[in-house]
Amino acid sequence: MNTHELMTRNAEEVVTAAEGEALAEDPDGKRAYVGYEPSGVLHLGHLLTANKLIDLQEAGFDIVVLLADVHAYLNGKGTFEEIRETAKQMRAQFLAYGLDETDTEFVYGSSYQLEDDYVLDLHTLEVETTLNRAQRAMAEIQSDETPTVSHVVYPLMQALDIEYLDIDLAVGGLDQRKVHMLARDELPSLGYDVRPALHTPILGDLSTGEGKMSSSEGVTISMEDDREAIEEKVNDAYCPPERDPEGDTVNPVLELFQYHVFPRFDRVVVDRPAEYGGDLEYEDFEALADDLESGELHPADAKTALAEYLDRLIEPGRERLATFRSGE
Ligand code: IYR
Repeated sequence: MNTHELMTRNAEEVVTAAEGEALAEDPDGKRAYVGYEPSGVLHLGHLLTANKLIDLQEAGFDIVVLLADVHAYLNGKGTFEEIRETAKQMRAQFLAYGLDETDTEFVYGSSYQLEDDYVLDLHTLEVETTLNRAQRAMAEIQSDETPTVSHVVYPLMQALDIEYLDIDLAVGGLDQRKVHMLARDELPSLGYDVRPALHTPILGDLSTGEGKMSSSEGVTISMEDDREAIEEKVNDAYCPPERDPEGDTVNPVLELFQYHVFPRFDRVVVDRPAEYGGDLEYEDFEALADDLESGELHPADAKTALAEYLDRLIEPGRERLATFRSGE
């Protein structure tokens, strides 16, 4: 796979595609980042963008993970002390998941977002940006129903992060798209360059295949889950034989194979008793999806394999979490 393919595989879009192509020509020393509001336990939502960071790391980018403590505070996620503590746990879980420690820079938002220059630039952006635009940017990020002033400050800070962390490529789920567009439109008014953004898809809910998988509503798999819990959740997942079911639903089992399993394993083996045809082996997602669609691969066997591979991905982070909880 060439650099551009590695950079864009499983991504929904790069804004702009041409800027992305230019970056892929020479990624060495270029900085790509994702910001996360700290939460003590990583779940599949976090890990989707983490997979992209691992791809980018392999493609030669330097990786920056922003532990967005101030953003979490602005978004009503707890007291500042609580947020700082969970950020530490989050860092350990990311490393256990497979980000390379020597090549990944972890930055706390509060380490630079409270400094004079940043705050003054923030106020300039507040003057330049309409309330309406800032609120629209937050539509898919805001955690509380009622918007507060902090919710309109939030996206302006996220835009500034791109400049202050000296980022060449901003990465995030599609839910971050409007913030990145705001950044593209507004950073030049401060004399800063526009930088490209890469967006990963939002996966469908595990049990219904509708809407989006999230930890706040519905079911996700997190580093808190043991093997048994993972098996249970995957067993209950919606898995029609079709790759693309009718209407707005997706096949979440296939999505998990595509976005979580195949990017991290060279091949997937589905164990099957000899009487049912013996083991199946897949080197790419398409082959597995074709077999599910044709009936060669039974949904129950696909689920057993999915649970097994997700468990392997989660195990190291689960152990780190347990160490934290035992107070080490
Ligand atoms: N808005 C993100 C968190 C976040 C991301 C970036 I990239 C920042 O620079 C700051 C915050 C979220 O929804 O989790």
